[in-house]
Amino acid sequence: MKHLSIIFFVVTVGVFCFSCRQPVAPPAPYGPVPTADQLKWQQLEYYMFVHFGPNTFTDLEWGDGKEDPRVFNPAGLDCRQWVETAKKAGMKGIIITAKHHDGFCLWPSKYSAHTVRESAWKDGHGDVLKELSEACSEAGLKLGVYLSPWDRNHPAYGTPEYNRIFASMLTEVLSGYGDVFEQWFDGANGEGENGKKQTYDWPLFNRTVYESQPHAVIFSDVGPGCRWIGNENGHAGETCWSRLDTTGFEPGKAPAADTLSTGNILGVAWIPGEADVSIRPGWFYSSATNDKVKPLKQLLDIYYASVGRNSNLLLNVPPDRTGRIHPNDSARLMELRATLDAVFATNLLRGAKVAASAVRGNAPAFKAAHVLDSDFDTYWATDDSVTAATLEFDFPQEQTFNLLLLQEYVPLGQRVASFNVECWDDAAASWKLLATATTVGYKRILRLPTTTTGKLRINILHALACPTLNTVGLYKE
Ligand code: FUL
Repeated sequence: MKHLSIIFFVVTVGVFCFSCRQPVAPPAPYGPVPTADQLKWQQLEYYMFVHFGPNTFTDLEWGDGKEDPRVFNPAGLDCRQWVETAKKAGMKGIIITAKHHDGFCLWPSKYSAHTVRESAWKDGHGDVLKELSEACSEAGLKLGVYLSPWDRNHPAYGTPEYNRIFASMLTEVLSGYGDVFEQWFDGANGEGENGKKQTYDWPLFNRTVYESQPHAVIFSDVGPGCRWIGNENGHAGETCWSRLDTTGFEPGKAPAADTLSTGNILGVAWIPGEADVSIRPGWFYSSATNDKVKPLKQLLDIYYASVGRNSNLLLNVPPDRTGRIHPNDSARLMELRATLDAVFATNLLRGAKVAASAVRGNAPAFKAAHVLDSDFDTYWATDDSVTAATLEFDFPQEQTFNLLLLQEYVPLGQRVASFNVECWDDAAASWKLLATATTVGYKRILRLPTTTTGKLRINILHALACPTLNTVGLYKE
């Protein structure tokens, strides 16, 4: 008997010690999560849209496809200047209108008779995609392409044959110019030159993209890679889920605009938002808009309403008739960059003490301090049963700020549904509410009233599953 209890004791102690050494398991993914390509795409945050083509020379927004291709003649085309401008602006890539609704191809497509080959530019020997892809790869910028399925020029548009032709055009572009990070699909579906509309074969188009570019993120109203944000003002919803329900929808037959802006809280697919907006009133260049480039204040509002609301920002900067970005646009881009660089240069939380109301398994692997290291892959988390929790920051000395930046560790899904921010009010000896908000996602930036305080508290009021935050930043605009 004595022998047995000794064995029992040894086994119990052994099991106990073994379990002590077990690391605390990370939270299981919650709901749909980004693919590796979608995560890399989200981390790009900000890139350039380029609308360029015959419309640049005709002052039109939608050419009807009957334009003489010889109007296209950007005699001083300088894709390196676009790339340099984008790079200095802090943009990570360029998405170009390889084919807009007028059907004109910026590359000499075998499948069209309305291309750079028929233009006056370089006597028909030019290729804008070649020049841009080379300039991008020299400078380490990503290349994306917009190809409109709506084609107001192509004689086959409106027949089943056109879908195969469009797929062949996609293959030409996507296999001939190196890596493409994003395929941009417009859902527009108007009449062609013969008055007929096309029934688009979206499964064929998407399949074709992945055949040549398996890592590309496909944009459309409803993804599958990323979604339109529902407006052309560059504003995501204040609530913005990266999740969307797409059953019964397709590009051009999209969910309501406000659904696209906010996503679906329990949406079954991971389809994060992309906010597209032009720096000028139109998408294409016109000398009439040279003095209508958006002011810095408006661009900052756009930045905080897109990147600051869990959405990527695709800012259109249309080159002029010489084929260069106009100085008014580039000057504004540089002002924006300089302002953002100055604002985000120093995290005012650096040096603060941080404490959490709960830490997953009380394990250092999930401690609150991970929100202040600069490592994307380390995060603060709570136990699975804890879906409301507080992070408190104690500053070595008072700080003055008006921007709060939060990031969720989205590889495990989007979780936070509501939170608020409070500061310590010394005079009243109590906490004072600064703001209440809903989603966080990959990145959330909240503008706050300018506040001076020694202590700050972020209360996660409701998360769909235990919160996982990897970054908190505090800044002064
Ligand atoms: C829209 C198009 O109709 C506009 O011309 C522009 O290209 C915009 C980005 O997408 O649907």
